[in-house]
Amino acid sequence: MEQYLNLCRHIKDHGVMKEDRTGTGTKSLFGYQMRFDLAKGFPLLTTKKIAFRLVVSELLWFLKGDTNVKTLIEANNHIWDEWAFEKWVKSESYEGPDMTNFGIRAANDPAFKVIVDEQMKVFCSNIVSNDDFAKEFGDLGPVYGKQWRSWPGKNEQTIDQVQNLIEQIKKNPDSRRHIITAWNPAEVDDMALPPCHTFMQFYVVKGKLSCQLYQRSADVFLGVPFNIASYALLTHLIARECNLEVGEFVHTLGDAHIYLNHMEQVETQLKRTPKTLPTLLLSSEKASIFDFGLEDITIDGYDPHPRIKAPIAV
Ligand code: THF
Repeated sequence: MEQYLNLCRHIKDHGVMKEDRTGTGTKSLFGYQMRFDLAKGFPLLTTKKIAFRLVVSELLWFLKGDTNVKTLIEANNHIWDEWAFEKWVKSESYEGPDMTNFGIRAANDPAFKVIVDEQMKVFCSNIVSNDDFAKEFGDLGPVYGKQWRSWPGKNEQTIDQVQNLIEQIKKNPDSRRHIITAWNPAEVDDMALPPCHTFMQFYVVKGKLSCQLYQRSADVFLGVPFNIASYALLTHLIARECNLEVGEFVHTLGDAHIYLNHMEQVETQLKRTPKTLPTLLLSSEKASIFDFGLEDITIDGYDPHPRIKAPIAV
C-alpha cells in the first residue's frame, strides 16, 4: 500500500490550505490517481488497523438498496450515524441540548463531545427499538443504495444499475458503457450527504475485470482506506458472479484532502512500514451477489499496525 502513503506524502508536500463545509480546514489538492493490482493481494491498509467488517456491512447495505442506518446500527456499524443524527437534532421532535454544528464543536471541546455522545446513544437506541422513529430519522434519503438499485426512471419505472451492469458484463464484456452512477442531480438536495464516490466504470480484458472509481471528495485519513477496500471488494464480488478474474482497481480522486486535525495521525502512519497484504475469501455457496451476508466475506492474513484514532468531520 505504498500508493496510499505516497498520496499522503503528496498532499503534505503539495496540498494547499483550504476551508471546507465542515469548518475543520484541510490541506487539499485537485486530481490524483492510484492503481491497485487486485491479483497481488487485497488492498486493505496495513499501516493502521481497518475494521474490515465495517467495510463489508456498508457495501452489503448499498447492494441491498437500503438507505436506512437502522440496518447498519443493528450490525454494530456506526460510520453513518452522524448524518442521520443531524436530521433528528434539527427536527421539531428533538428536545435535548442544543446541537448546532455539533461536529466541529465536539472536535474542539471534550466536555461538549461527552454531551453529543450521550445524545448519539439515545438516538441509536431509539432507532433500534422504535420502528416509527427509525422510519422518520434513520433514512438518509435517496443515497447510494437507492441510486444503485432503483434510480427513478421514466414512467414510474426504476433502473437497477447493479443488475444491469452484471448482465451487460456477461453479455457484452467489451462494452465501454459498464457504468454505475450515484450522482443524481435531481435528487442530490434530498440526500443527507451527496455521494462522495460518485461514478464507477468497469472494464474487461483478457478475462480480468477492472474497476475505476471517480471520487469527488476524498477524506484521505478516515474515508479513503475504507473506500479502497469497499471498491476492491465490489470488484471481486462482480468478477466472481461473471466468472472473471480480478484485474485492477483504479482510484481517481477529485478534491483529495487531509483534515488539519488528522495531520498528526498521518505523520504517525508515514513512519510505519507497510506489511504483506491480506487475502480475500468469498463463500462459494451464494449464487448471487445480492444474497451475500456478512459471514460469507472474510479476510485472511491481515496483520496491520495498531489502530490510530481520529475525529470525523461532519
Ligand atoms: N464524511 C467524512 N468527513 N469522511 C468520510 O470519509 C465520509 N465517508 C462516509 C460518509 N461521510 C464521510 C462515511 N465513511 C469512518 C470511516 C468511514 C466513514 C465514516 C467514518 C471512521 O470513523 N472510521 C474509524 C473507525 C470507526 C469505528 O471503528 O467505528 C477508523 O478509525 O477508521 C466516506 O465514504
